[in-house]
Amino acid sequence: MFYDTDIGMLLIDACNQKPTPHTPVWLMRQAGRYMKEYRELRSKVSFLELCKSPELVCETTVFACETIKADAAIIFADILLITESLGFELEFAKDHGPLLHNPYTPNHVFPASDIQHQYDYLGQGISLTRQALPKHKALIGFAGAPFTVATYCIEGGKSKEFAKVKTLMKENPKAFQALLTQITDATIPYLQLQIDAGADVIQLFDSWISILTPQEYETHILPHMKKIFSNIAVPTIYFGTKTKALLPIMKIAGSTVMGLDSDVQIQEIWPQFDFSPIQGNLDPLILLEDFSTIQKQTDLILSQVSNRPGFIFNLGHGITPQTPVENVIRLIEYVHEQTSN
Ligand code: 1CP
Repeated sequence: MFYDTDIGMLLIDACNQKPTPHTPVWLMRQAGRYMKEYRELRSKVSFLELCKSPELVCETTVFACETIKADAAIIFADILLITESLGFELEFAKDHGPLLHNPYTPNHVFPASDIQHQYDYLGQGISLTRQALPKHKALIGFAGAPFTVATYCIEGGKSKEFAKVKTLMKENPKAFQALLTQITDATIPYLQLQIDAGADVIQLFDSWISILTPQEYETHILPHMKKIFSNIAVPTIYFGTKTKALLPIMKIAGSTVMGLDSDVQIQEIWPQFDFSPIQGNLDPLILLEDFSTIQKQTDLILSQVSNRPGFIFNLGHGITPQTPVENVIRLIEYVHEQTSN
């Protein structure tokens, strides 16, 4: 398929519910460990060094997008980078995932930080990437949603049970709110910096939000999410996993697009959202299967969408490191073919 340079960005058009020549596709975690070129690069530089090198960020972001022929690129960064501006000592330890060496306590001192200056590397990475990408491919900037970022600050790293988070929320709601407010107030300029540098769309990742009930979400989280979305002028996507029960309340937060995980049936949820834009939701584990299974599951999603504008094809969560690149390339090609007008 060839594009006239006058044709807009497919992803933006889908966010605005305009018809597109085919359904736009990008995949969460599309640049990363499932690619051998990424693993080779990571054998030479640490994860944080990579995130803080504008040239390597640009190379990694553009290489992934071009290799799999996605319709959008997501800037190579991490949801936890923001914690450095809030006075947390962040490390990505080998085979350990993220560690925050001074987890949050009610006595935590939040430094006065200058987001613009501190994340200059991210702004530079975005502006290089925007220049390197073809005009019709959107560049997605992102941040973690405050609750998900707060889980790492409170637990000191990744968690399965989130016991400390739940205890703090119930026993010291004031300290819990103080942390969420600080994250929210840092996230807004952090996203603005990305937009100023050239990000066309913003995604908020709320990966661990499903540990809350809809009532807890409404009381503790919703005001922060509303504040973020009402402060962003470009289209926004709000994504969380296992969010079936939370989607109606998350929708009230006010993003342009709702991201759906694989547990949701599009035909059930979409009418409830009055067919406002959605993104999703192929189970990433399907990408480990043979291609006929991938096709079957993709057909199932596309049949529920029936070419209605306002749909962005994606996975229901990030690509797993075991995924064959070939399957990713064939999936995207298949979605393009099946949805071409
Ligand atoms: O090379 C490595 O070993 C580092 C692995 C890695 C990568 C490739 C981490 C550490 N972060 C990233 C990049 C990243 N993270 C991107 C950009 C790449 C792309 O999407 O193409 C994005 C969008 C993220 C977002 C992110 N980081 C999320 C939200 C998405 C999700 O999967 O739910 C979360 C929860 C994180 C935290 C994080 N960073 C890294 C790891 C291993 C984790 C998860 C830790 C945990 O399980 O709690």
